Amino acid sequence: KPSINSKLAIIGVAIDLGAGTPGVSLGPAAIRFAGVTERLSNIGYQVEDMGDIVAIKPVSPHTDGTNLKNLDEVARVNNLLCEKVSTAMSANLFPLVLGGDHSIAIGTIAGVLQHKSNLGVIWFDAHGDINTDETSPSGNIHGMPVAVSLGLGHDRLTSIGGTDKKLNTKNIVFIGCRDLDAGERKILKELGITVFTMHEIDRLGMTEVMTRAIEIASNGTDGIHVSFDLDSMDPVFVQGTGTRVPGGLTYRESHLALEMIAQTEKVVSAEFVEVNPIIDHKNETAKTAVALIGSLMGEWLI
Ligand code: B3U
Ligand code: MN
Ligand code: MN
Repeated sequence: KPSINSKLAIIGVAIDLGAGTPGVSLGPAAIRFAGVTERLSNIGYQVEDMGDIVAIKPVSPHTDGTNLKNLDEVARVNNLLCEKVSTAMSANLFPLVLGGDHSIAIGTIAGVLQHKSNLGVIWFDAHGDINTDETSPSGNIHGMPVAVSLGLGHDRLTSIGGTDKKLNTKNIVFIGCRDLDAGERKILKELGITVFTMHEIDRLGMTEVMTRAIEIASNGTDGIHVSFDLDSMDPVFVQGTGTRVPGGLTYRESHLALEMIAQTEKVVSAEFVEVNPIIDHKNETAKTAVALIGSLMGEWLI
């Protein structure tokens, strides 16, 4: 968490072209409508809303020679996002990125890496998001951002922010996984990335899991990025997300995890993604996202 009274930039990314289900492009609007700015102001942050980057739906979703859906537009948007995040950090603003589908982690992380070259990442997700164009079963780029941030995958994506600025496998940790593709399991194992699946959360409890996760993301790093996919939570709490998987994090486990991360005071950037108001009930998933943002930003300390 940045110190209270520090400045924070909200950056929306209205894109769903990386996802299989349309609608998460309306996520930033829904999260603003749920009162994110007011919530953060009440905690004591100076909030600057930098507006949205807006994706334009192409006529044809495929790009010649690859199975990557909407590659041109996803790459364009993420290049812009990388610049915007970097600009915010240059101005000493904490970047809070609102999605949008999870492909935007490519641009967010690339932007943060311009300022923090040894970045730790805590990735909340039902999925691994570590497919490449070669392993992806769907061609959806929101299933690939972790691979891209490690330098793996299509060069139109891995070049964003510079091929020399990438994450270190030993400082990435997953929380809440329960739907990993065969290719993802293989690469996670090969790269030695720590994954706390729902099994470990049930066995060890969230407190122990987060203690270990924070150690992994802190060890030798110059900051922690939190990437929170709302589908890490159990579907009963997040009707408005595209790829719901049963058996996820409870409301309280999610908050506890983010509160523990906040307590480290090492967080340098965050993103909350995959809020889909079109399939939601009364904007509840966006409201949940705002409450989670409050926890990550130290609200309960007040
Ligand atoms: N692993 C699958 C499914 C998926 C990934 N992320 C979401 N779904 N939300 C894929 O398409 O890569
Ligand atoms: Mn994801
Ligand atoms: Mn997911």
